Amino acid sequence: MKALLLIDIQNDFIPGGALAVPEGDQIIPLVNQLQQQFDLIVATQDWHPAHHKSFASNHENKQPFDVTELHGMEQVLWPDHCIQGTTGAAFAPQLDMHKVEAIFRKGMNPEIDSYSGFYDNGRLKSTSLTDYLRGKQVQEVYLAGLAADYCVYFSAKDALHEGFKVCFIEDATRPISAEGFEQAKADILSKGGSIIQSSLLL
Ligand code: VGL
Ligand code: ZN
Repeated sequence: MKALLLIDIQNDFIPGGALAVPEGDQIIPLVNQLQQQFDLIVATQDWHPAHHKSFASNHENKQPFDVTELHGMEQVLWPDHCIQGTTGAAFAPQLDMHKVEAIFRKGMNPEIDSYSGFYDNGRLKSTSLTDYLRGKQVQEVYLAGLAADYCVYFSAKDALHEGFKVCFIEDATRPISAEGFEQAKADILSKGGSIIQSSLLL
């Protein structure tokens, strides 16, 4: 069984949002089309409390995109985004949610960021996405969503770590940083994942 994971396709990550990914909205028609090729679709949702420590606003003398350390881990400080219950945290209205069977929220613990849909950044706590997918006999995970160099990348790495076959659908994602995405792709390939185009599925 193969599953399509829709990573963080939320208002704050598309143009007009608090942490907009350039052209992030442009993936949505393609993502909707891709859903027709899958019998299992799962979404993740970045879902932060307002006092989350990944926000620059919760540190003194820090600006968005500064890099700092949080509990021994490197942490990019972000603009406030995806605050629980806000419009920014809602799924993009153009995204077709009819076939999405489950939503895995992440980023609730204010002390640690959580890019991946599987674990927080320290792999201290699981979201149980692995158990959910294994329970549905999933062996292959296809990834789409935002941002290519953060949450999609970290989800792909964790999926490989959990033993799934991983296909990163390149044209169904957009990065925050183009250079960051090049490094992310090289890392996924080196760990045994595939980078594919949607045309392979459609
Ligand atoms: C994301 C930065 C902070 C993402 C989430 O969805 O890629 N990036 N929180
Ligand atoms: Zn976040």
